[in-house]
Amino acid sequence: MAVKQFIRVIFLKSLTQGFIAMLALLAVLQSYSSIASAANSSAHIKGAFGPLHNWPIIPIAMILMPDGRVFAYGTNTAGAQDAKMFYAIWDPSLGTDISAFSVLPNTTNTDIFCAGHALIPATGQALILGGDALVNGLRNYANSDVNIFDPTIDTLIRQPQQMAYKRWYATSVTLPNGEHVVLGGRNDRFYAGSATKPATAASYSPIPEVRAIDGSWRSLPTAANDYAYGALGGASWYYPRAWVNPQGKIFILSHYDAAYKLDIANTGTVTKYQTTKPKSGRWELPSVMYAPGQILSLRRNRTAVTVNINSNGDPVVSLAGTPSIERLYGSATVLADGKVWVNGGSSSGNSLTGATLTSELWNPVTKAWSMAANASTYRLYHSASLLLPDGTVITGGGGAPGPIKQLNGEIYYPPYLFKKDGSGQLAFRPEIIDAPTTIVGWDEDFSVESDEVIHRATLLRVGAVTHNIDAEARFFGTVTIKSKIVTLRSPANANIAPPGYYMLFVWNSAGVPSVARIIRIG
Ligand SMILES: [Cu+2]
Repeated sequence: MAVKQFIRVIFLKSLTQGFIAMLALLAVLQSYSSIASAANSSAHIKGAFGPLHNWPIIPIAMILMPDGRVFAYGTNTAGAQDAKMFYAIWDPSLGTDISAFSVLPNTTNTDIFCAGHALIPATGQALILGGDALVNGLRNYANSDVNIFDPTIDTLIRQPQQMAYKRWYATSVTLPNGEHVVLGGRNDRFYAGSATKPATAASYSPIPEVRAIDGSWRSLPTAANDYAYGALGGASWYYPRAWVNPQGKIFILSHYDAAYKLDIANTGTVTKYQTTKPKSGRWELPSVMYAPGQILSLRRNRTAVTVNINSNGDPVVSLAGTPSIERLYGSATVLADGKVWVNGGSSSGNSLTGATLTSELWNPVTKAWSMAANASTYRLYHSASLLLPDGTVITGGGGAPGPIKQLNGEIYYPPYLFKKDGSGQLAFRPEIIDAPTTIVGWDEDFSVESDEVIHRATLLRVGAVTHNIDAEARFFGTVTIKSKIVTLRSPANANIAPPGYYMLFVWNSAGVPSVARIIRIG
């Protein structure tokens, strides 16, 4: 199927572009053939990893851009934390050779190490909030800078507006109206002082802020809360786990054992849910929204829970099976079929003791866990996993600091990409011939055409991952449909599906997905 697609591209483009496409085709075929040889009879059940490949930086943060490329940042090209780091752009359609990557210098004067991020729905640009700062020669303070990565010119641009508060390790959530709220992060760090350097006290940024479409900011001082996104509640300032709920408010799942609702109206209101008691968690454990209003969260001691935030009342926590090990610093990724793939991590923290190469799959229907393919290297602190438009997952990074400096990535090929006969061969894929190229509204019909009879369609919001959290990821599935041209109904409203970019997959009778088309909902 990949062949068919790329040949099509070659015919459509100029000779030069055709040559580039031919190289891309060769690269992709090469990586596909190594998958096929590496895969085994269980690949259709457990999936399989492609070969380890080099990355020019450690991808601590990865954002899927609307053009299908990955914008990544984290370290310099030596894999070290650096006040003026580089960022990388990877085009997965060109394969995993180093030539598929561009490395560009960050000239903004902002250290974006461990910033917050999200996509801007109206422009398709990436919004990067805060990050690191060097104070008295010491790292891991914070800044209040705002930067935007513009994929049309591959440039990170410093914005004239600052946030009111400095934020290192903040979370940004895209709102139903296209604005963003930013939560948590460190304001200042503890330092005991020395003969030559003054002491500094730890402080955090418990007042959320909202960024308007025009780039201006307003603070929510009456929503200040140390337990929801500040100093307390199990380091709740550390990348708060937050999503827009179906009522249009912000749901915050504490790292510890509580949950909160933030209403951004006026100067903000935050409420602790009285009956929602998720099991004790940690900031090193991942959570992901795997269905509308449904979150899977890994908690302490090999427990997993689902949190249903669909009702108007308190969200409901339910047990969700038992992961094989505790995966501190592991990642959870919702796949194109709605299952969740969990990989990486260590039972002891950012250490090879207890680190695992295993991965596992969680079934949202049965709530059961099953073992999946084994990676070739460890993914610990500062690693990340991101679903790509071809239905694979890039997992990469780790280090700065860590037991291993991981200037590399691996691609995970989920079970749905393989023939079901146990041959370990990749299945033939349906192709999307036609899909919307203009903005699709909410609760609106749109059609998609495939070269095969479509049995299912799924829609996944493009991800933005870092530090075991992807506040953007969302999954939508359809009921059985059997036609080459089908009419689909877009999600009901902007609370369920915030404006932005979504991967549309169609599935054939063999349960194999197409490469996604990225459509815009807004
Ligand atoms: Cu970090």
